[in-house]
Amino acid sequence: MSGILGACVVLAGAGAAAAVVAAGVSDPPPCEACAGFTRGEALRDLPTMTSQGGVLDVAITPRTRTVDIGGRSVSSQTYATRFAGPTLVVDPGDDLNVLLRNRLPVGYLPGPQDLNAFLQPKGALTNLHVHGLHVSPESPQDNVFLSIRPGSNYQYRYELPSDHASGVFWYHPHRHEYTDMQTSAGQAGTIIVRGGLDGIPGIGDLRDRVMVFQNTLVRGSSTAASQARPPKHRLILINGQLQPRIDIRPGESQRWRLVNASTERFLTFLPVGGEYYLLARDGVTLERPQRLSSIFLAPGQRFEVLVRAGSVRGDFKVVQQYFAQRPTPFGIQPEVQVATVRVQGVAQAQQPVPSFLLRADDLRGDDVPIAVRRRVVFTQDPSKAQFFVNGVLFAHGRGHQPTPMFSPRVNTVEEWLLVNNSPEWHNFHIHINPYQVVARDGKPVTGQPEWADSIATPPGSRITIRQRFADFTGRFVFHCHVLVHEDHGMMAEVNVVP
Ligand SMILES: [Cu+2]
Repeated sequence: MSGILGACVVLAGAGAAAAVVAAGVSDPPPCEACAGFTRGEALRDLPTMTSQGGVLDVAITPRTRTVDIGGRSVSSQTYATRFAGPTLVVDPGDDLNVLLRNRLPVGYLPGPQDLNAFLQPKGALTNLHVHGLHVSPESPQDNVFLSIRPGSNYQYRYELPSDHASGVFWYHPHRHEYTDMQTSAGQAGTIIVRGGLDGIPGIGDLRDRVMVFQNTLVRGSSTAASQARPPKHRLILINGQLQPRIDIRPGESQRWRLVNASTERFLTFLPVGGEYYLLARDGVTLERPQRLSSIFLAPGQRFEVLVRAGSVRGDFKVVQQYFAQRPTPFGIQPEVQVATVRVQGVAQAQQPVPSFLLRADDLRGDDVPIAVRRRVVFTQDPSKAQFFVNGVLFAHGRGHQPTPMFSPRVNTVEEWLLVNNSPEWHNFHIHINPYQVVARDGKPVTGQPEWADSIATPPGSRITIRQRFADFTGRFVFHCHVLVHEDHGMMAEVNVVP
């Protein structure tokens, strides 16, 4: 890693702005994929839809639209007129009703594990997953085994428990074999469950910004599946914008909700323009804010971050760091600027960062009974684009019915060892319940509990998690959230039984 530390450029007309060029700072290489696009516009907030009287009714229609990507009109299969979908805001105990209207083109129907599937036009079968929400996995809630055909509708009715965690979640398609295509076309949006941090002075009153990171590939006047070309050809967008500018005043604190809705990016940034404190990970609030020396978001992850700007005015580049997803040229994600933090305007007195947030559950105690211990081993055969869980390829459709790999009992705690026996980074996401990371490579995690629902599993790693299969019986899945891996088999079913 070559240590790009957010080069600072002095603003013309920024008054007394000091020239700050830290030693060793250099610019990232020019973004080849960005040529011909407008960059650097102020970050726009996404539209929000908020529940009224305990209910939020929305209709989501994936179809071909012309959207603006960096000043260019591009044809893609999105949920809305912006590349990212609207932000849905609900409270614990609410009913979230989503009418999904599949108006995607019929397109190409790939066969199971078809190598060419991701090179073909997008469309056809879809469904919806509410990533991270603690709701029933059965219809009409978070059942990802459904296939909603082109031209047909499906009415989801999610019932959030009254004690549902507050935080950041998201929605995206989850029909096996189509997920990567549809998500890289823009089908993703944020869900915010209110409460929790909102009531804490020094956080709830801050400027609150949702930033949805997505990746896509633009070929001519339309998007293509991001896997069709190597990472350096793909764009990293925030709220559908290319390298947007995020304004903050010297000394000001803001609350940023970072959503990694990309299909495959392990986002890795250095904090620039101030101090960054982690408040929540994957919809679970930390007990105490944690100062970040770097930001690392696996695909599917969400961070809530308190950003406290420094006193130095200027433009600070947010740079996606070099990342080797796998040891081949196709796996290299080069350094690229993804945003600018502009510190400008009237200085504010810095506010203290709260010292305590919310009490977190902790499954590390000796008094926590572990019902079952299991192993989950990720392997792959890149020559066939096949990705396995415990040696098994997930298959769904065309006569293949998934069968449960594991059948935990409801409301019990299990310990799983996640083993990555492959040369490539994967990550581990499970539906319905978050989990606690209790050890990495046999070393216990100390300090405050580390909860997540989509953590990275580096090549060769062994990560121990504990999870409670709380409240809901039924069938759902766990999988790698590098979506092309999931679509090519790296997924398995669990069936929670009474
Ligand atoms: Cu993977």
